[in-house]
Amino acid sequence: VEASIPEPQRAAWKKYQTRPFTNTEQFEREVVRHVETTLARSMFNCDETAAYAAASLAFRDRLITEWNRTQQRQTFADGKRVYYLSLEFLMGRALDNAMLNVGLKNVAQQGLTDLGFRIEDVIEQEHDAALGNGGLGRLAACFLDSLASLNFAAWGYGLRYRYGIFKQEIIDGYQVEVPDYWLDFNPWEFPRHDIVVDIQFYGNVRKYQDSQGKQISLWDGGEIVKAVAYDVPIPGFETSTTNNLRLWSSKAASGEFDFQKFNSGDYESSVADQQRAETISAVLYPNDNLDRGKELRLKQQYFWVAASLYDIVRRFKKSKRAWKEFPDQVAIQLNDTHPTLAIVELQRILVDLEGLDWDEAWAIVSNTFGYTNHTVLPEALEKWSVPLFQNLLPRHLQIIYDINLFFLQSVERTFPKERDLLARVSIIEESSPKMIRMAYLAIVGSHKVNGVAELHSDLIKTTIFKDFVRIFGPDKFTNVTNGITPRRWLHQANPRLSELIASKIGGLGFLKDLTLLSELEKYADDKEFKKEWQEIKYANKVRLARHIKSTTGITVNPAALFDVQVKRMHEYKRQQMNIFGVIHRYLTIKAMTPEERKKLTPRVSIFGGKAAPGYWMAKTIIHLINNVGAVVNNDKDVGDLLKVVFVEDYNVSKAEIIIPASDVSEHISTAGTEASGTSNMKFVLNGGLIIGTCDGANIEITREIGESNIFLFGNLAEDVEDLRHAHNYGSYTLDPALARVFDEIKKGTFGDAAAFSALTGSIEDHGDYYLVSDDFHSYVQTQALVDEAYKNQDEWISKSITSVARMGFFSSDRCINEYAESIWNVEPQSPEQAEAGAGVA
Ligand code: Z57
Repeated sequence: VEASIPEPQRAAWKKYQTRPFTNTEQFEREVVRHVETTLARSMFNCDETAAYAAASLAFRDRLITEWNRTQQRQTFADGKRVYYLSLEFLMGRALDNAMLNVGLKNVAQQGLTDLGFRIEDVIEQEHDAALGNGGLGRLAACFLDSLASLNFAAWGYGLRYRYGIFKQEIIDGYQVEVPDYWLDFNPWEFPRHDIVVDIQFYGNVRKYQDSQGKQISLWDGGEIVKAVAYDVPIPGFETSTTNNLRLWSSKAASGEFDFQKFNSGDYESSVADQQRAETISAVLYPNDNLDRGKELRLKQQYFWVAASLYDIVRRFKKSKRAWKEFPDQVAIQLNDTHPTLAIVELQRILVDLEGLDWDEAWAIVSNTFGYTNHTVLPEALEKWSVPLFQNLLPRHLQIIYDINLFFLQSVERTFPKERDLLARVSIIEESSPKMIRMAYLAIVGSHKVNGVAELHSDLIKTTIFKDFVRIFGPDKFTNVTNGITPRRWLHQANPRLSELIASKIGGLGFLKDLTLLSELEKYADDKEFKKEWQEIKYANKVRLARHIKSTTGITVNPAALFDVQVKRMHEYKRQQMNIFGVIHRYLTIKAMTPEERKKLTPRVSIFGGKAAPGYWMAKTIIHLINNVGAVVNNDKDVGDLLKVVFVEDYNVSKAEIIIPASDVSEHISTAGTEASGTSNMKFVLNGGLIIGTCDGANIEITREIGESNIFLFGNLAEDVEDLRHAHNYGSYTLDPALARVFDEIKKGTFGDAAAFSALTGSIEDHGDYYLVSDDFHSYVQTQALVDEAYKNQDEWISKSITSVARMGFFSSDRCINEYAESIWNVEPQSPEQAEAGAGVA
């Protein structure tokens, strides 16, 4: 309040207030100004990097103006805010997105042309913001786009990793990881050196009685690390709402380094202190769907959660409301269990620092949080070792024990004498060492728990969280099927398709209400429209073919069927089944006469995805794909009939090129293992068809687009358990076609057979946990159906158009509205309304 300018001087401020550019002339003026002043360059040394920098700075200025207004408006409105806590935000590039969301890409295009640049080249200068591994991180990014586009007062909270997900290089067919230092020049973040929070680790807990005889716990000693806020503006599409993503960066508490130690000659240890502090936010853990239980990861989680909660509580306190109103003002969504410590930290703040009674505090806490589960894979469910946790966060461990005690007491009251039940649902697993089950803590401390697709939400209720459904009742558990933002995944990635659709259904309104796509359905048999549809797909394939040529040297024919599987490498996603299918196809081609070969559908099998650095089996699959490519792509008998490509370093900006170019994409996880999948939605939205299992969101996609528009195959989730049992306790026989494939691998056709023995062995000798052999026959047969269907281009294009027309449900806008209504209890705040109400217009 002291920093507010007094009324008489405000006229000058208003007179000179920043007015964002709206036309080409103003944009060019801004670009040239930034080149000549901010960047200290001129027209004589302005390369594409500098043009990118200047254009970004021009847009950044715009965003920050709207960001400021949005924050003022939301503060004034004093309504409920949503906080999305996620360890990952896989944002990709920001410039193209900013230009499109504020509706000024045309202006920028003209301006950059006038100044001597091609906008595509300028856009490509930007380094992806890759602060995430895969689906979970990209979902968080789509959610931020929807939250802003729908005018929700919402913040993202995350970590500002110095190194995002590693860059993948393929050398001699092997994955090699290269660090991703992305902060060299990042115009999209604003350091907030005034927003700094002290975060405590280690130390001891002392208990004493205060003058009223109340038990007080004091956590002291240990070490302090500083959390510095960096803000990233998140522009909504065609709205002035610009929300905030706040990322925390760690810094030594004593500033640069400890001067006392430095002056006393202890230079090394003063530098070591500083480095230890900075290590916390240094690097993203590169595991997807895997928990490794490392201490530094726990430090990251507490550091981020404590800084975020301090910020949220501080903002709440400014409103001077009573504590019991906290859940009316604040909704916090936990993106997986990674931020579950927030439950414990808020309880600690309320009880230890604010002096509330335990029960009163717990009612506030459990009404504030919602928990989203993203996986049923046991190896991904987070558990922390009690001794490790005790050492790092002694007070939090006590609070967890108390939460567990009160929870188990209440279970015992409702289910007396069910001793097994108590052991099963205890937040503490009685193993050695004891482990803290973070998902159970998240359930107990939240008012809603949701899965991310129907099948997945049913599975968590009937398997991993079954006991909790009995205890809390079924209403605590719900489904919110994932969605994707059509702004990035249609309009930005596939501008020609977006324009074609707009030209037929009355403009770009579908980008804000995706169900309007249904208007397209009447064009599914329109000859002229189908021709344009096909031309656009072809042009997108030409673009991808160019990318493949320039990055791998492989020539692919854009007229061939492009079959794509791009996602993190994981046995459950079954890229191994795909490459075995490719080998099967290769052997089939080799056995054919030239006449028979002429009838085949030429195919390009495109793979992409990173393996976690320590995941040997996943790396072996990459190696096999590349070795198969080396043989197949150079076999004169095969020619254009089959090509195998591994696209290096799959990331968000590559996805924007690859997804619009697919004819068929593969979503072939073992039924019951892929919680949702979200790239399945992106591919269909771009006119690709799917080959997939009855898993995750594939099931709902099928329901929406119709069974005749998708190629489904394989065993169902309900049969997986019995099949696995049969593998281990019955007699196991390998599918004969798969056996042929394995023989060929073992003959050394694709390089040193020994390199792949663990991979084939996991299937034929070690239980085939992911049911590759069980599903292989059905997979190969269904691929044959794909070949046949592709020959009839007329029908194929109709299927493609019909599918796109029926994808309205899968917008992340629908998804966010469901969270808002059924979990957060918040309503949007339209900027126009708010400004009229507040008289700020
Ligand atoms: C991750 O990317 C997902 C789940 C996890 O537990 C972790 Br850790 C990382 C993915 C699921 O595998 C996808 O099926 C899902 O679509 C995505 O999260 C978003 O919900």
